[in-house]
Amino acid sequence: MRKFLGEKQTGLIFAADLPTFEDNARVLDAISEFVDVIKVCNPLVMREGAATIRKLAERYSKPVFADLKVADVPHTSAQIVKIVADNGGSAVMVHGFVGPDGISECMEAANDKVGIIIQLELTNPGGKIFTAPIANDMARLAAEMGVYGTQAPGNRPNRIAEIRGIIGPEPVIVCCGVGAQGGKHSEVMQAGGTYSIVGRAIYNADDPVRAVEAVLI
Ligand code: NUP
Repeated sequence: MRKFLGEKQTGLIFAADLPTFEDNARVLDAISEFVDVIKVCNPLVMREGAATIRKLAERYSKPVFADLKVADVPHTSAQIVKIVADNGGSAVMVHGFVGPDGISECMEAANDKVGIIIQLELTNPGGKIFTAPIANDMARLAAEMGVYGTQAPGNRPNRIAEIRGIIGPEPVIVCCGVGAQGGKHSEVMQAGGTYSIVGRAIYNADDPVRAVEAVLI
């Protein structure tokens, strides 16, 4: 399996969720040396266009993970994956509940240029109601299908450990919910997570560099 997100160093994925490219660049200019991967989500891509993926990748020479939460019928999901690939993205998030046909069409569209990461369990309280009960089944499916990685809730370390047990040592696990949603980077790493995803705890801080250092302790 290719290392779509590169070699792990700090294990930090920065969630570039500020409204514009320039807003995010101001923070990234200060902290990029600590960041392994830059993550973009739907609002930024909708505002700035898919070209913002390549712009970030080139400006910082980092992999960009398109957290677009793909969740449609296979032929539509595949188009989104293709757009990410065509715009220089390194990985894309696909909801596990689309099922095996949806995941396999996304893998075909990715054509080994983009890693498919399967969203399993939402980190918000509501995520416990509908996504948590099916998350382990989706993790099993992800492992069977040989995807590049899965998501896990960084604010529920026991769930990261459980998901790691299901998918085995190879796939990456990206863990959102660190910082503003209560998760801790050290606990994510201990539980078997590969990366912590952190947004607000860094970009809302008065001193983003000190905030990164505090996250990485
Ligand atoms: O379950 C999820 N929870 C979550 O927060 C799946 C995600 N992809 N995210 C994303 O992680 C969310 O969209 C945001 O980009 C980031 C968390 O940001 P913050 O809570 O660190 O500010």
